[in-house]
Amino acid sequence: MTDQQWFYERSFRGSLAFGAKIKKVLHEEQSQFQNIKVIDTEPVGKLLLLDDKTMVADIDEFVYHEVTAHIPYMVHPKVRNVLVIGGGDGGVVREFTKHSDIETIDLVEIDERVIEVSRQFFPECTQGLDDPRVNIQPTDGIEFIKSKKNQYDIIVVDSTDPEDFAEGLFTKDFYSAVNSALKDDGIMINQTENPFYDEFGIRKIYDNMREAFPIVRSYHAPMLIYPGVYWTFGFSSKKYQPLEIIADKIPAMKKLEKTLKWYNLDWHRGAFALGNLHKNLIGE
Ligand code: AG3
Repeated sequence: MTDQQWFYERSFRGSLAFGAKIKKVLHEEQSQFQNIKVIDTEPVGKLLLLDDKTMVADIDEFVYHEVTAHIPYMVHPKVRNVLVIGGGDGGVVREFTKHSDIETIDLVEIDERVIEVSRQFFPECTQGLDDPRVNIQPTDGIEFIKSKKNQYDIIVVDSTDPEDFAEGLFTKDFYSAVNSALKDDGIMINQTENPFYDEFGIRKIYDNMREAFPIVRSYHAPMLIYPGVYWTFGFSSKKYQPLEIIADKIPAMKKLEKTLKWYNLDWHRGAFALGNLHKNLIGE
């Protein structure tokens, strides 16, 4: 929802808002799937909106993208094939391209226009998309995943909220399909919303993940542009625990860390320490 000077994302049945003063509306269109807007704002810089929900902004895009890529990378001993579902802004893919031992990175985004608009307005996010290891598939992630078996080491589900066409990305059936698409020691990462307002029933999401994976943990990171700022992510795994960081990977990460804006090994270790409200709600 925009007025002349302000953008508001209203959530929690219209009772809560994130607001930012608009400097300029840079882009607006209706794609086949959703309304896509890019605005420039005073406090958070450029901001990408899908159906008036905040997705990516200059101020904190690196937090989300670094913690979803480097956490699973550091606990899987041999990451060769990665899949990102959603994430048309390219941010998660960019982080995976920083690891030279990864061989292929598939990006499955249902709305090609999100990729194109991001290329135009968020080149810092999309810079990894031209890496020769990246293969972009403009298709529905739910259909795509059903045809894949035993193929990926890591799958990141970089979705919007569990509503409309993204709802299917939070179901038991989808998580089992992700499980089958992973190799026998694969890891799934997904965004799991804010537990304080708990607009979408986080317990059910985690229970669905638990039906499909033997190891399910949760971690957190600050996302200034999302409702309530405190944001959670799921770590679902067939074999590896999230705090068992691969010792051989530490020297290279210590080097890479210097160029990252959020992730480091201390953050990795701390992100899984949860407050009681968070633990109780997800049933950990
Ligand atoms: N994915 C969106 C996370 C959920 C945002 N929810 C909201 N604003 N109500 C972000 C894509 C980043 N690559």
